[in-house]
Amino acid sequence: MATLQKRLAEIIPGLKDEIKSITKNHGDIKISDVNIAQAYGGMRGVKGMICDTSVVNPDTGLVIRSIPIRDLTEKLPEEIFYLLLTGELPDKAALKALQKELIDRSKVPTYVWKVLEAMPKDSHPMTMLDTAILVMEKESEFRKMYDAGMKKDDYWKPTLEDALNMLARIPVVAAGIYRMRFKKGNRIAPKKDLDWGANYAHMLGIKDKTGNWAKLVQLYLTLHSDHEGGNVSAFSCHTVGSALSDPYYAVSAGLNGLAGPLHGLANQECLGWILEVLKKFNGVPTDEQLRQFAWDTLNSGQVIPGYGHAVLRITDPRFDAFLAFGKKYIPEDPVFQLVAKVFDIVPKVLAEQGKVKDPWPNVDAGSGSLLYHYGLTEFPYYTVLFAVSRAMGMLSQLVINRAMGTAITRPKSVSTAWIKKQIPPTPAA
Ligand code: CMX
Repeated sequence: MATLQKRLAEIIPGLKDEIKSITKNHGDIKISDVNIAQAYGGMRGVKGMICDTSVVNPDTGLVIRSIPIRDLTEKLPEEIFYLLLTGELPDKAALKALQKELIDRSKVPTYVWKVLEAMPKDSHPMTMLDTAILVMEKESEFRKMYDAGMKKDDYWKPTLEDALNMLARIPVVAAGIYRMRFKKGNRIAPKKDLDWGANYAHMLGIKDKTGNWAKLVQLYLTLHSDHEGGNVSAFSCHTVGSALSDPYYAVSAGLNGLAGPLHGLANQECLGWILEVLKKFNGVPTDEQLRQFAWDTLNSGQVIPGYGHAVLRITDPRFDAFLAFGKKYIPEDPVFQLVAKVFDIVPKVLAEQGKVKDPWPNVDAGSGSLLYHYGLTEFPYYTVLFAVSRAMGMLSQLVINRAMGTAITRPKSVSTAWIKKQIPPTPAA
């Protein structure tokens, strides 16, 4: 199999022609209706954009290029990146070539560290990561080539260059932020003989003789890689990228969305909630105590982090994968045991309350307990791990969008005054 660049060069011209033909011949076929509740409700369920890297079905969860995520849990994250981009898993040679690219491009410019060191010591790690991505915008090959005058058909090529550079550097930056922000000592350099995920695990500096820490980081990066196009981070990245802002601007926008507590930040909140329970009950509570605690959270007007989803209506298969990892490697850990217990109790409480459409756990419900077990106890950092992984999805979507010639995003908004005019008058009694 050819390298990533060669394979994409083979696939991409056909892609554009196919889309041209679909829109020319079938462009007026209707694919969605929108009602008032959807317009006020975050456009939930409105089919109004294209994402070919992955699909999320309410009853199956994440499917990457037609392979369900549960069949991909043994794959390395960089294999997933290749799959997201090309629709194929790489063979050994293509994987090796990609891994070499990622190592060769991993040198982070010195100015990035200087900027990070100048930031307030209590900055959120997500703000630090986002700042590092944005300050590297001057490296953008897309911007350089656009400014020099580039044909539209070539847009995907420097986008891919930016994607590979960013992906190579993001674990180095993220690990450096961990060590700087939480006073862990000097930065740790990447090793040439380690894969992308194992290198990130190594650079974080968490000691583990079993090798399971690296396995967890690889799994974490694989599971969080992509979740179709309409979630806050992907959609923000898509919209900013659609203005032909380069991938550094676009990914930075996506990261700002990921930093919200209803999206990626939920994983830091989840572990906070679990530890609060352990503290309150001085260990794993009884079922009844846990039930009451969940009700207290709901009654105080807060959400139970890690539960519910805008699209899914089943237990997230990514949660299942983390649960299986915990059962295999750390079944005796009390924090993990509590996560498993919460899974027994909370869906029943949420169903009883009757407000949520999906009472089941999402990806964020279990991952924190596993990270915590291996010694990554600083939970404000957890969303950074999510971001390193989600960079793969955002970047592959950007490359595909530039290849397809995706239009600038511009849906029509309407005012509440206009909405009121659409409502038929109530007939007189
Ligand atoms: N706990 C309490 N209430 C919840 C809830 C939860 N876990 N999930 C949803 N609800 C509430 C909503 O706040 C909403 O209440 P109002 O009608 O008072 O506004 C009601 O149930 C209906 O919401 P929904 O249609 O089921 O869910 P949404 O599509 O609006 O929101 C999500 C989805 C994920 C934001 C929501 O379930 C939530 O806030 N979950 C907790 C935070 C979380 O885990 N986020 C991570 C999601 C995964 C990710 O993107 O990373």
